[in-house]
Amino acid sequence: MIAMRQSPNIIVTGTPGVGKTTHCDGLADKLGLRHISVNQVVKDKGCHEGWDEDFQSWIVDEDKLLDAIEDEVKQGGCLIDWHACDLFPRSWIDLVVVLRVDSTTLYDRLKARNYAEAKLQENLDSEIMEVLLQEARDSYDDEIVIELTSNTSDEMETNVDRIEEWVKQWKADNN
Ligand code: DAT
Repeated sequence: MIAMRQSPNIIVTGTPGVGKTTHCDGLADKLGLRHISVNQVVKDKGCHEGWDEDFQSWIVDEDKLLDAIEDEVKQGGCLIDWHACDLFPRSWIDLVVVLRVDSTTLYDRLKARNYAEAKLQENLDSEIMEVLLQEARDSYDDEIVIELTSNTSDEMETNVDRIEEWVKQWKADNN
């Protein structure tokens, strides 16, 4: 299906700490795409039903969130940065990048963020059990889901280059 946008929409997903924000910043700079930090939108536009103390995160109102980003996403050229991906309509999305990281590296990154032990463990389990990769594969066509490792800055550079090539190809195919 030919999308009506001139630039692709890319979900960058993965367990907290894998490097979504870092990748999106790099990609936004390099490719002129717009970084939509869903966390920020949820907070700024009040797309939630309050704060969950146990999970230390917002209880997201998905309908409000989708309404809040719909106009922007439909223009194309968005990097959607979020630790979930199954809520976005398939017609909005051209590529789903699932970032992965080794447990020891993730542990260090989350520890550096002062995550409480329970939340840290929950996120480590989620990474080990490939929860986000599975969610992406369940929610989108296999051809548009790619898994990339994000342990080192070298890997990050390679990932950004690879996504840049993909975006060029997408534009050549769709414009
Ligand atoms: P996320 O947005 O997925 O929660 P982040 O981009 O904030 O993750 O990254 C968490 C921390 O890890 C941050 O200090 C940057 C670092 N980091 C992320 N990806 C990395 C990589 N590929 N190589 C080295 N450090 C990385």
